[in-house]
Amino acid sequence: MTGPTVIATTCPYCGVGCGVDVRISKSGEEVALQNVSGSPEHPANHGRLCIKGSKLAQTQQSQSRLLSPVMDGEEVSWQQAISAVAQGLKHSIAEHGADSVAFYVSGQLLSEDYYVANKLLKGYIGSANIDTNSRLCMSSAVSGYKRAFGADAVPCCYEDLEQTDLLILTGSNAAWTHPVLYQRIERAKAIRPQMKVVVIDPRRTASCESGDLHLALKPGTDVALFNGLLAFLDQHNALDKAYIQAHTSGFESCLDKASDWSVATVAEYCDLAEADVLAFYRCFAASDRAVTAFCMGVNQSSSGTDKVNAIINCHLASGKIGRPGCGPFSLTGQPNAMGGREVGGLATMLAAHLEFQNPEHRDWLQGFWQSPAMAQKPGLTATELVSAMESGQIKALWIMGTNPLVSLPDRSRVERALNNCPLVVVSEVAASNDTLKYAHISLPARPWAEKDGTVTNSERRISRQRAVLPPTGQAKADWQIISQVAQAMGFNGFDYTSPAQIFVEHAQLTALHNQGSRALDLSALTELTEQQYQQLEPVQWPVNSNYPQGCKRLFTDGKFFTDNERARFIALEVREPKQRCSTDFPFVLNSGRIRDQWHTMTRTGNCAELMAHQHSPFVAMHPLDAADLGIEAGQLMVLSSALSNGKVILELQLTQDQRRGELYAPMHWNNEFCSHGSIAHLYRADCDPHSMQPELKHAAVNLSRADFGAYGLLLSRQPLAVPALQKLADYWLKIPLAEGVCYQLASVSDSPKWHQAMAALLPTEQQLASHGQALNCLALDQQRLSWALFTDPTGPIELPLDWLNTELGNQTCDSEALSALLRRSPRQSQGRQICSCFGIGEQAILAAISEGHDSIGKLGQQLGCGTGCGSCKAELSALIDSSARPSVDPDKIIIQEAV
Ligand SMILES: Nc1nc2c(c(=O)[nH]1)N[C@H]1C(S)=C(S)[C@@H](COP(=O)(O)OP(=O)(O)OC[C@H]3O[C@@H](n4cnc5c(=O)[nH]c(N)nc54)[C@H](O)[C@@H]3O)O[C@H]1N2
Ligand SMILES: Nc1nc2c(c(=O)[nH]1)N[C@H]1C(S)=C(S)[C@@H](COP(=O)(O)OP(=O)(O)OC[C@H]3O[C@@H](n4cnc5c(=O)[nH]c(N)nc54)[C@H](O)[C@@H]3O)O[C@H]1N2
Ligand code: SF4
Ligand SMILES: [Mo]
Repeated sequence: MTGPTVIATTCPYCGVGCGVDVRISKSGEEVALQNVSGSPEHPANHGRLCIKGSKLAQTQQSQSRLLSPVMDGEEVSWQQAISAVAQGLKHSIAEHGADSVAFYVSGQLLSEDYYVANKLLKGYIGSANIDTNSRLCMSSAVSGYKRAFGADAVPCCYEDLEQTDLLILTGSNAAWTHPVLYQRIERAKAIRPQMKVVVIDPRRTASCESGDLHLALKPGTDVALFNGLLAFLDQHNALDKAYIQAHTSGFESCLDKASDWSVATVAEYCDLAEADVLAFYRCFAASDRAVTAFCMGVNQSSSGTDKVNAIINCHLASGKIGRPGCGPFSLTGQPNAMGGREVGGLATMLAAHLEFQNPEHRDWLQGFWQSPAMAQKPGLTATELVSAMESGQIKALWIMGTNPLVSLPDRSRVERALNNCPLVVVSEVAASNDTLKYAHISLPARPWAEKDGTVTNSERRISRQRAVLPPTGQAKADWQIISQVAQAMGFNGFDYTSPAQIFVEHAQLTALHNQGSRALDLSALTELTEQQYQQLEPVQWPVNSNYPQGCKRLFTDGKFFTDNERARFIALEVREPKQRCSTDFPFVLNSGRIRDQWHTMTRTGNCAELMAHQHSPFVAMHPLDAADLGIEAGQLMVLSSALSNGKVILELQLTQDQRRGELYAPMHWNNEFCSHGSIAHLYRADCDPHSMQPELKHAAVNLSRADFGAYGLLLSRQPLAVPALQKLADYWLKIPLAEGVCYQLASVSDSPKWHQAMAALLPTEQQLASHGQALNCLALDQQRLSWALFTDPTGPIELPLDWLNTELGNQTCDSEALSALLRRSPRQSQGRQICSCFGIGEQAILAAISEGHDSIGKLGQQLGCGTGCGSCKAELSALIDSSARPSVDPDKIIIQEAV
C-alpha cells in the first residue's frame, strides 16, 4: 500500500468549474478514491466546494454502472458493438443520405469528446445534424451574444461578480445551482456592504437571501422590464452617450421600441410594485458598475434571445461592459457547455467559431480536416431532431451523455420518435436510465473519475479534468468510442491515441486564419507537448500572442466581432410565452433544480445523503391557491396539460415563495425513481425562434387530487426491480437510504387483495404484523430488520426516514424498536435534513434556535450547519424567521428592504 496521491482535477457538475483535489490510495492493482476537497489554488473556487462537489467520492459507485457493450439486450464484445454501429451508420447513409444520421450530445462531454464527434459528423459523414443538450440550456445566450457582439463571447469573469456595485441575478437561483459563485458574491457583499444585489425571479428562492431587492415578476416578462430600464436610463440622463457613439450601432431604433415602456406600464405588465421597479432602475442608473448574471429563467423561454439582448442593450447603453465589475454574464449550467460551444457541438455552428454562413469558413475547415465531405448548412436542433425521427427522416441516432427522455419537452413525443428510429445508439455511464430503454446498442462510457481531457467554465476558463481511477469494466472514453467507430467506417483522421492530440488539433483550428478575427483563439496552445497538456494550468481564452497567459475580460477596447467592430443594439418587441393558461389549464408551471440533485439523478439519486434534503418529486403552490381548491400539503396531485393527462403525480408543497397562480416542480425525477415523476410530459416543444431553445419554464397546467384507494410504505434492505414495483402498485416512488431503500406506494383499489399482495412480499417466517384499519408488518433476518411494510387507506404514509434508516441499520432490533415500528411511532427523528454537509436536521436546528442560537452565525457555531458549502443558509434563515414570527400574513409577498 502506497501513501495517498493527490490528483488535481475539475468538478463534473455545474459550470462554475471548481478545481478538485482527489486523494487516491493504491494497493497493488487496486486504486481507491479516498476523498475530495476543493483545490486551494484553482481560480474558480479557491478551495471551496458545494455539497455536490464535496460528495463526489460517495457517488462513484461501480454497481450501478454499464460495464460492457449491449446489443438488443445481450452483452457483446467491443469489436462487435463498434462494427455494428459503424455498419448501421454506413447503411443509413447509403440508403437515405448523410442527413439521415444524427448525434445528440451533451455539455457534460469533455471538449476532446465533443471535438471528435463534431468532426466525424460534420466533416466526414457530411451532415450537421449534431446537436447538444446545451440547446436546452444556453443556446439563447449564444444567440443573444452573437446578435450583439458578432461572436459567442462571454465578456466577464468571476471577479466581476465581486467587484461590481450592483449585481443583478435574473432567472438564476445561484445559491443552489452555482453555489460556489454565490458564496463568492456573499463574501464580497459582506466586505463591501454598499454592493447591492437585486434578484429577479417569479419565485422567492434561496438566492434572495443576500438580496437587497427581490422582483417577483410575472414569468416571461423580462423583456418589458429591461426595455423599461433602457427608457429610464434615457429619460434620467444615465446613458453613456460617448460609448454609444464610439462603439455601437442601432441605438435609436432600439430606444424607440423601448420608449413605449414607463415605470408604470412595466410595473403593471410585470405585476410588480412601481416602487420596486423604480428602486431597481434608480440603482442601475446610479451604479458606476453593474453585472447582470443570468441563467435558465432567461434562456429557457420562447423569447430567450430577446431577453438576453434586452439585458445587453442596457449594459451597452450605459457603458457597463468591458470594465471590471461590469457586463452581461451568462452563467453556464453544465461543466462543459462552454467547451461544446467552442468545438461546434451545436447544429447551428461549424467548429471553433467558424460559421456555416461563410463559404470560406466551410472550405477552411474541410481543408484543415482534409475530410471527404463537409456539411453545407446548419443541421437540425434538438427538438427538430425529435420531429425528424417521428416523421422518419432520421434513421440513426447516437445519443451521448444525456438523458433526453427526461430532459426534452413533450416526453410522449420523444418516446414515439425513438420508437420510430431504426437505430438508436446510446453511450452511457449508468447501467439503467430512461433513455437506455430505447437503445438498440448501448456503449459503456467512462465517467468523471476515469476521464481525461479539458472543460471550459462560465468565465471561459479551460481546466484539465484528470482521470483519478482506472476504467471500470470495459468502459472507454467517449473520444475513443467515437474514433473507433469512425475508423471502422473507413475514415482517416481519427487515429488519436491521447486527448492531448485532440486538444492540440482543436487549438490549431481556433488559430486557423484567425489573426484576431474570431474571439476564440488558442494559438498559444497549439504546440503543447503531451507533458505540457498534462500540466496545463487553468487558463481563460483567448490565449494568444496578445494574451499568452489568457485573458480575463473581453471588449476592454470597445471593439466587437461584427463587420464594423461595433456592438449591435437590438430593437425588441415584447412577446408572451407560448403555452398560455386557460380555464382548463389555469396554472403556469415553472420548473428547475433543487439543491442536492443533479439533472436526471443518475449521479446523485442513489446517494442517500443527497436524497435527504428533498426525497420526493413535488409541486409547490401558494397556500391561498390551495385553500381555494380545498387541497392540502402532502397530498398527491395529478398534473395535466393539453399534452398529457395522468402521467405526472407530485406531492403538494405549500409555500408563500410562489406567486399566486403559479406552480414550481423539479425537473429531476424520472422513471428510475418514480412511476409518475417526469414533468417532461407537460411541456410543449415551443422554441425561441432565434436559438431554438425550448420554453421549459412555462407550461399551462391543471392539477387535481390523485384518486388512490390505498397507500403503502415499504422498507427493504435491497432495492426492488422496477417491473416488480409496477406490478405491485399504480404509483411508486423510490427513496434510497444509507441502509436500504424506502418505497412510497399507492394503489387505485383498496381491496384487501392489495394489502395481502403487499404483505406477501415479505418472507412469512419471522413476520410480525399488527392489523387495524391499516396494516403494519415487519420481517426480521436474525434479529435484524430486513423488511417493513405499512399500508393505509387514508393517505400517503409519512414516517421519518432517518428513523427508518436507523432501525434498518441496527444489528439487533429489540422489542422496544419493534413495537415502535408496529405502532408507527418514531423513536427519534432529526426531521428533514437541512444541512447536507454536516447532516443536520430540522429538529436540532429548531431546538438550538429556541435555546437562543437565533442567527445563522450562532447556529453555525453551535451545530456547524451553514458553515460548509453554505447552500442551506436560506433555509436556516427561514427556520429562524418561522420561530420568531409563527404567524405570517399569507397574502403578503415578502420583499426585503428596498435598495
Ligand atoms: N443543484 C443543481 N445545480 C445545478 C444543476 C442541477 O441539476 N442541480 N444543473 C446545472 C445546469 S445544467 C444549469 S442549466 C443550471 C441552471 O441554473 P438556474 O437557472 O439557476 O436554475 P433553475 O432552477 O433551472 O432556474 C432558475 C430560476 O429561473 C426562474 N424563472 C422561471 N421563469 C422565469 C422568468 O420568466 N424570468 C425570470 N427572471 N426567472 C424565471 C425560476 O423560478 C428559477 O428559480 O444549474 C446548474 N447547477
Ligand atoms: N422541465 C425542464 N427540463 C429541463 C430543464 C429545466 O429546467 N426544466 N433544464 C434543461 C437543461 S438546462 C439541461 S442541461 C438538461 C439536462 O438534462 P440531461 O443532459 O438529459 O441530464 P443528465 O442527467 O445530466 O444526463 C446525462 C446523462 O449522461 C450520463 N453520463 C454522465 N457522464 C457521462 C460521460 O462522461 N459520458 C457519457 N457518454 N455519458 C455520461 C449520465 O449517466 C446521464 O444519463 O435538462 C434540460 N431539461
Ligand atoms: S459549485 Fe459547481 S463546480 Fe463547484 S463544487 Fe459545486 S457543483 Fe461542482
Ligand atoms: Mo443546463
